[in-house]
Amino acid sequence: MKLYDELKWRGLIKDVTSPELEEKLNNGGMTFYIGTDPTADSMHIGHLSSFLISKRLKDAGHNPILLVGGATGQIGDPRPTTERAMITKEEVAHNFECLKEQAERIFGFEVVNNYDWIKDINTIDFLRDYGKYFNINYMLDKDIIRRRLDSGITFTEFSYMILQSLDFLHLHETRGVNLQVAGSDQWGNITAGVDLIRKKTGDEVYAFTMPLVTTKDGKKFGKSEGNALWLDKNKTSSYELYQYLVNVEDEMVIDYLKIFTFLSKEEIENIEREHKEHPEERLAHKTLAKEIITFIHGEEEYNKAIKISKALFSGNIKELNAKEIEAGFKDVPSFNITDNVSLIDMLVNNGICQSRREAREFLNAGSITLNGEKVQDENMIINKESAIENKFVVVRRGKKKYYLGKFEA
Ligand code: 383
Repeated sequence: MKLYDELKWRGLIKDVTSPELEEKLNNGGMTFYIGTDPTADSMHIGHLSSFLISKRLKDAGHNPILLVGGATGQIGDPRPTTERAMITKEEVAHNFECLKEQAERIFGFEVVNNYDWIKDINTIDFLRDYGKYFNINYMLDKDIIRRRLDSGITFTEFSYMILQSLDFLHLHETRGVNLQVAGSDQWGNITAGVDLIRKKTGDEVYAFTMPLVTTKDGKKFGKSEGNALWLDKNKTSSYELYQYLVNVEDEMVIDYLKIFTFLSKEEIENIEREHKEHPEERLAHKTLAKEIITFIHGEEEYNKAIKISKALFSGNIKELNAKEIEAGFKDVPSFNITDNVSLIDMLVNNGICQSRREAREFLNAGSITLNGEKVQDENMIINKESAIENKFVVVRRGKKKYYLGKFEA
């Protein structure tokens, strides 16, 4: 399949600046860039879908450049709703280093920083060399700006599109970049760049956007209880990522395989067939989790996620080490344990049971386990030696209710 058709089939093309792009993409040999701003110290799954395109284009014979916006990150790309809070320059610099390291590690492509060329442009030159090419009416007509006119927008954020446009121009002139790709929220910024380049150099450059990845009811994909799914495994463990991915909506999972994996059309169609015939096997979901986690964190992390999931499913908590316990039980209620507390006190004082009588009833019925083992002794004392790595006691009440007890270091 030709690249353009493949991107279409995967649902990765929303808008293109020109119908010529189809042939250009199919022919290979373009130099393209995609950018991100260092507004946080990690990318999240929303960035992944867009950045994966860089590998798809590279595999089809185009040359990738990744940009992390050390300059634009200090300005703030206007969101449709409200002005962004300013973040300190130190924070931007720190985030920049984190994102650069992350982008290089995951994608293995060159990362450039727009601070390198924007920092030396002085105000007069900025207004003469770039500002003069931006008609205010043109800027006001951009969707994002229009949506901000009622709530208000500062000159700082209003000017953002000029900076992103001059990046495109700079990379075009110095590196031969003739294509910018991005998510659909970037359409205004990237077309502003295409227009600037045409006006300033007469050259025709190209851009296309990808649709935003959503859930069935149109919500942003990859938010778990309001939090982003981060690509940094210290912020979102591979186990958490695994849990999110194996539980995506059945109706959407095939779309996600197209968007997030490098499996071929044939492979995905086979999985789709299998998924329809034996939905209970969850092959499509498991494949999605495997492909994404292996791509961003490597096979070892994927195996870890599987190991934690299996241990939690079977109740064999003892198979897990302290780090795995922490990852697996991040979201359950947790409490501190004082050494040599009685089991009953621990259950009652931490709200696992409502009263001593109830605690006894649960124990007698065999519904309490500590680190996967059933406990029934009403007089049991809890000490460090019985904890996993002298630290964790996983309490389960009934079939599903988990609590995590921690000995303080
Ligand atoms: C800055 C300077 C450039 C080119 C791009 C930029 C960043 C751009 C932006 N991108 C988003 C971000 O940083 O704000 N102005 O979070 C996101 N991208 C990609 C994709 C996406 C966009 O990094 O749609 C999701 O991930 O384009 O929201 O010269």
